[in-house]
Amino acid sequence: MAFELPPLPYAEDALEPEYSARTISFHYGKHHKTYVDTLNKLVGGTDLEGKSLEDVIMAVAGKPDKQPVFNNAAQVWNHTFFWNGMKPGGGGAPTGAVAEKIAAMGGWEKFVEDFKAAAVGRFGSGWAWLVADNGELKIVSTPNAEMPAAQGVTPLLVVDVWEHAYYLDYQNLRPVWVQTFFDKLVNWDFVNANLANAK
Ligand code: MN3
Repeated sequence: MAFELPPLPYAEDALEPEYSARTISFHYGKHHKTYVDTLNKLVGGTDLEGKSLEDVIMAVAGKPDKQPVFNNAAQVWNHTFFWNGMKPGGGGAPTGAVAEKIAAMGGWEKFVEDFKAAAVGRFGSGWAWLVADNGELKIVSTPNAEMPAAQGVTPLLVVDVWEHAYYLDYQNLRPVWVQTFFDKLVNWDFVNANLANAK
C-alpha cells in the first residue's frame, strides 16, 4: 500500500481571503503531494514499505543515512497536521481546556506574541509548534522537517513557516502570516482534541 495524499478537511477556497485557494493549490497540491510521491519512491522495495507513516518516521528519525526518508515522511505528517489545525471561520481567543492552559502561560495576547517570536526566530525553513510536554504546554520551533513527536513530546498545533506556506499571500511578512493564523484560521477544536489525548 503506497502512501496517499490525505484529503483536505475543507475546500481549497474555504480559507479565503486569509489563506488563498492559489496558495493551497500549490502548498497542498504541489508541495504536500510531492513529499508523498517522493516518500513512496524512497520506501518502495525497502523494508519500510507497508509500514504506517508514524512507524516509518520513528524507524528513521536520527539516522543520517535515512535523512531523505525522514524528511519526506515527516513533511507528509507535518502538513496533514497543519491542514487540520485550520478551519473556515476559525481563529480568535482559545476555547475549551486549552484556553485555561494558555491563560496560565500569560494569556492570549502574550501567547500570540510568544508564538510569533518562535516563528520569526526560526531562521530559514521550519515549523512553529504548540506542544504538550508532561502536561505542560510549550511553544517550540523546529528546522526543516523536524517534528516534536520524534523528540517524545505531543504536538497540539503547528504553523508552517516555510516561505512556500505564506509567500503568495503575505510575501516576506512571516509575523503577519502567524498573526492572521491565530486571528482568523486556527481550529481550537483540533487543539483541544490533541490536548485530551496528550500523554
Ligand atoms: Mn509547507
